[in-house]
Amino acid sequence: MSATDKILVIGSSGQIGTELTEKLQEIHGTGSVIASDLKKAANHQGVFEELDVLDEKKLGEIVAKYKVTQVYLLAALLSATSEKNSQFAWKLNMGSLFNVLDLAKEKKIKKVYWPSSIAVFGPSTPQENVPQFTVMDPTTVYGISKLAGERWCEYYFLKHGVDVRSLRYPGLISYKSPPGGGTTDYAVDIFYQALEKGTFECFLSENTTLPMMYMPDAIRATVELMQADAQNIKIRSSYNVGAISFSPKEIATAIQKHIPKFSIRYNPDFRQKIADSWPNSIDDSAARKDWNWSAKYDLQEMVKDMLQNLPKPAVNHK
Ligand code: NAD
Ligand code: AKB
Repeated sequence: MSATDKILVIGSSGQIGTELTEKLQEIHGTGSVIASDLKKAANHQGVFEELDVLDEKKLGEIVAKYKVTQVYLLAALLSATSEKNSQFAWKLNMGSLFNVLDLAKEKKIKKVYWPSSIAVFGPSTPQENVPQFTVMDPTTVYGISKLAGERWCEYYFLKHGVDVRSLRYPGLISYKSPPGGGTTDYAVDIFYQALEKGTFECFLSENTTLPMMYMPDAIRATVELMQADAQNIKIRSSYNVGAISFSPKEIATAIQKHIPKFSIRYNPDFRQKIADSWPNSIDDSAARKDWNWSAKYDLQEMVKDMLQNLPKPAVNHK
């Protein structure tokens, strides 16, 4: 990190972008972070540029105007939305990445952050403690785009020396900004419904265990990866990062400790098949070894923090 770093966040109004932008403003100074998205978030403070990342020309103009040195590319269609619009998902998820990697290849920016996902894994991947290097046979459009993206990131590093870094995020849970169309979104919605209605209908079945992570851990992982010495970044495709694994039943039980009357019922939809193709838990020993990664929040702490921070409804269901 240098004092002259100028950071462009693309997709700054989304679930991760909202919190990552705030953290980057804290680190680099508000004036050094340019937030960009199709639309500005209601509570955004600081510099903002309206940008469709597929508009290569405008992207180049913003990079030149602010002398951008680092890009965090967060714009994408997530797993559930991608299944409904597969052609566009491919166009956005791949086109955005090429637009940014090409700027780095042309030395117009110095560093790129691009997130991958546990969606790169598939039915033949080991279910428990998925190793960093393993079988990857994603069966979703989103997963295919993330796996292809990982291969292109590594290719741009090897072939063109692009300093690109990436994490395979698990499902992320947060209270500041809602999730945007993923299979793990139930694990955020459950909190809103528990507080507002005291009951929740889950679109996944009760024992569907998935890797998850609380947003403060995800933001810290992202910043730590980007601040690590380049020589310590041994993996230029994307790092496994693990934190918590739980099923809908387990998170419901954890919520019931705070809201005893809370009830959950299960009505799996098309997202069940997506979840069934993903593993249960992640081995992140490479990230631990290379840049000292370690998650802090377990399920109980995450649930407590979410319930403390979400706005309280008019009716109390406790
Ligand atoms: P999100 O859907 O909440 O936010 C994405 C943002 O990108 C939105 O604000 C959207 O308006 C913006 N966007 C969409 N199309 C755009 C375009 N053409 N130009 C500019 N902006 C555009 O997603 P998120 O959860 O914040 O995810 C960010 C990244 O992290 C994605 O690559 C996603 O695949 C990855 N990821 C997220 C999770 C998770 O659980 N949230 C897990 C794994 C990986
Ligand atoms: C999704 O469910 O699509 C995302 C992800 C795990 O990539 N949360």
